[in-house]
Amino acid sequence: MSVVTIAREGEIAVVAVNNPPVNALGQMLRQGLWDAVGALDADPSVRAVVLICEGRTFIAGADVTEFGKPPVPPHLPDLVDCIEGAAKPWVAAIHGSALGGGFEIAMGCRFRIALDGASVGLPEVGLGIVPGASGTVRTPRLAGVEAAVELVTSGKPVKAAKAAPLGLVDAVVTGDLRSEAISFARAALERPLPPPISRRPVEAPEPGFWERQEKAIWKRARGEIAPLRALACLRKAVEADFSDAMAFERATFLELRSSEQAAALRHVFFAERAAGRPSHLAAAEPLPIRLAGVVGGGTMGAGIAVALSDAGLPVVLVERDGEAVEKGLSNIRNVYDGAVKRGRMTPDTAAERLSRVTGTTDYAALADADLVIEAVFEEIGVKRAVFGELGRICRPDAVLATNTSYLDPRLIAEGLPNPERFIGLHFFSPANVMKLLEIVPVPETAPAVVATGFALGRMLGKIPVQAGICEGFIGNRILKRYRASAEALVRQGVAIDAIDAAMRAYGFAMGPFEAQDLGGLDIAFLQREGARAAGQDVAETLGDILVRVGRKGQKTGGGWYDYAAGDRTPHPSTAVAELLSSQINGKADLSAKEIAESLVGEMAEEGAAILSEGVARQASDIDLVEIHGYGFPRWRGGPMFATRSK
Ligand code: T1G
Ligand code: NAD
Repeated sequence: MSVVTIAREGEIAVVAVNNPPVNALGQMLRQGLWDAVGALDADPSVRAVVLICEGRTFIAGADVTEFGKPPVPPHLPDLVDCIEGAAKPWVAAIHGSALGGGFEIAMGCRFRIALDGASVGLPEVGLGIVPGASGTVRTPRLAGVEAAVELVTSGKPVKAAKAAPLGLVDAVVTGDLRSEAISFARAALERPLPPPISRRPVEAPEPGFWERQEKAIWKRARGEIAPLRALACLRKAVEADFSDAMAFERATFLELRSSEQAAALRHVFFAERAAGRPSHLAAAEPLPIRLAGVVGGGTMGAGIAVALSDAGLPVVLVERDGEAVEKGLSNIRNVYDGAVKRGRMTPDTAAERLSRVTGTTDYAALADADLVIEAVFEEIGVKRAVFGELGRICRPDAVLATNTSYLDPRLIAEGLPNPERFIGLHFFSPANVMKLLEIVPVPETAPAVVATGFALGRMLGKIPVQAGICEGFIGNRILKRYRASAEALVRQGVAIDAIDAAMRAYGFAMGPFEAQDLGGLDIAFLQREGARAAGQDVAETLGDILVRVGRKGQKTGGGWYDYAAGDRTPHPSTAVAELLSSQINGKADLSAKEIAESLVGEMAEEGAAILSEGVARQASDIDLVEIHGYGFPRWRGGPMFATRSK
């Protein structure tokens, strides 16, 4: 099957690309397009060309699977030049996403038209590289420097409706894209053609522009190098001529393509895509989810209800009493009000999504639910009582899930009729924002129910990862090890703020101690106290010492750090130093790099234990948990990838 076919509509040739799943620019496709230019240039009856793609999207970029292999001609920059230099004008007809090399190809065309709802973008920085086929050189010539800097250094695609006023596309159409493109091409032939983008001037930005951008991007990147290198390419595109700028971009692209960060980001790219469709469930058919229920409308229940409603599902929220129902609904309303206030949602959309959620104290309202997620207090008795109700009320084929963080799901499900429908679905706070979803089957859970958990993950736009049963599953177990290891460094005499600074320098938004102060030291303390009360021998932690004197974090004005009233800035605390002085024996002098590598090493060691116990199915799942649930820097690839033997 040829990936490129040519059809004729009179004087217009239609070049159709068909290279599933996303029309990536593998060698065959590059060759097919190259040959098409030659053939159509040689045909005098052709006056213009429409480039269109079959399947779900326009060209989604270079074929990332070819990155590790030696490059084979025709090379993408040459192909873009070839299309731009064609004797007949080409019109790119865009649907789905024109991304990376796909948008560069479109910029080789004389015109770009997009179906309403399509998007264009240069997401290469998300793969640790820069555009490698003129994205940083042609985009400023097409849409101006500011739009180009935003598009390239953020990597975020732009919807057609916004792309048109930016000049990234020439028209936004609805209806049949192919016929719209042919009409557009015919009309264009009646007017003088605009110059090829490579020959268009680029206006220099006002003084100080580059320095301001560099400062902002450096702050945002937190150690990721591609966005800053992309900015350097864009600057070259403005300050040098086209061919010098192209050479600079290409050299940067080739250098970054073989970088550690690019390897890490490719690892995450493919791990994320594999996560949603685990091979061990290929034969299991997910159950339909049309109506969902949530029991408990607190921090997690409200967030889960929002995530379900955002995905279009009607939701029944069950709470203990009328007052708690109102509180639960107002928790949900607050989320939507916040989204409207931040301009992330229109009031109509917010109202519509809120209207999908009904609150009640009556469990009978769950009688026809396909899925019910429990998010009540983290107490075994309370949870078992809830599942006692659900077992009585819900359909025998309804999926019943618990959002427990630490309790053993087997104990929660004990005695539940039809236990094959029970599963752990562990969301992360805020549940409507955090992308991670740990899926925790019990021995009785049916494969179709596990598959339903993964399908729900895809429906909610989450990264679903299957975890086995142990205390804290994958994420909280590694978090426990990470925190204990950080405390061990404190006991060796390493300063609390030095540890946090080291982890921020490594790429985390926050170090372990700052993060605990934000979330509250008492959550883990209560969990340890619960274990001690149950007779387990749990050692006293430094955190426990602080909580016992009322230092629970920002909410009490002090935890590992001191905080001024109304201010979240952490200040090293002499009170803490005194409180913990007897626990510290040593004056370890570690560099930031040594601190970070030691803590990441501890995480990876716990990850290795989790893998060997079968609690995680593959190392990349652990990386996804850490990146999407615990703020591990994506461009490091996760603890398992970052510590892999090279
Ligand atoms: N190369 C190879 N395979 C790709 C691919 C790509 N660019 N994009 C997607 N796939 C595979 C993916 O692994 C999955 O495979 C299947 O397609 C469906 O993907 C010089 C060098 C287009 C928005 O960064 O953002 O161009 O798991 O599940 O949700 O400047 O895919 O089924 O076996 O994601 O509908 C720049 C990456 C490349 C875009 C569709 N392009 N792709 O989303 O499907 S660098 C990108 C996406 C570049 C030039 C440089 C999304 C999508 P499998 P999917 P989707
Ligand atoms: P929360 O205290 O904010 O909310 C719990 C809600 O459950 C309350 O509104 C309460 O009224 C309701 N409730 C209690 N008993 C009930 C009953 N019998 N029927 C109906 N509603 C009842 O707690 P949370 O932080 O939302 O945690 C809920 C669950 O999610 C816990 O198991 C917790 O471990 C887990 N979890 C919490 C987080 C987090 O960061 N907070 C993250 C992941 C998982």
